[in-house]
Amino acid sequence: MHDGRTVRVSKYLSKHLRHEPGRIGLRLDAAGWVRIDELLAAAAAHGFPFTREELDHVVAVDDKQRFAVDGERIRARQGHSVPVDLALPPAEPPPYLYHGTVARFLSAIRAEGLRPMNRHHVHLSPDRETATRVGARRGRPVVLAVDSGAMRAAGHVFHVTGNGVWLTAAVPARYLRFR
Ligand code: HQG
Repeated sequence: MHDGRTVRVSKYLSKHLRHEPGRIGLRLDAAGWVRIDELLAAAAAHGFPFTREELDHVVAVDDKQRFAVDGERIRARQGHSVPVDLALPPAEPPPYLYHGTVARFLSAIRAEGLRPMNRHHVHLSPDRETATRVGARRGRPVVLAVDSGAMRAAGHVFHVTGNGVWLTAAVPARYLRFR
């Protein structure tokens, strides 16, 4: 399977497992899972056929391990805009986490902190390098440090996904370091 095809299948999975399952007639369960045979049939019926072997390959090599397969079912590990309850337990964050963004959002972020926007959570990275890559999706990256230790002490709840992305409901501006 060549890289272009892998990326196309991965993007297709992200779109339908996180954002628009209904577009191909799929229904995710409460925790975001869908049967793999139903997904393959729905994709084929909507003009994007791929095989179970291709799906397994994409899940295995995905650069961010975006998908989890459990027997005959699959879900996205995070990043949903449709309502799902990932049932992730609360986790103890490291003292600092990082958020990659771009300059044009900074005045709003200074005023209102980090908000989840279209997703369920604010996504935070464990290191500056990862946050830099996240910010670079939108332009020249700006990395903010988050005082996650102080947030935790103040009662904010964090979760960590199986692929190392940290999630929290929102980050008030006072916990952000802009330089
Ligand atoms: C910004 C990708 C204005 C925030 C990545 C970001 C990540 C605000 C954008 C994952 C704001 C939301 C998530 C505020 C936050 N005012 N702008 N108050 N608060 N923002 O895509 O963190 O490839 O929802 O800085 O690698 O960029 O999809 O979040 O720029 O892990 O697996 O609003 O998505 O992973 O954008 O990215 P997003 P994100 P995947």
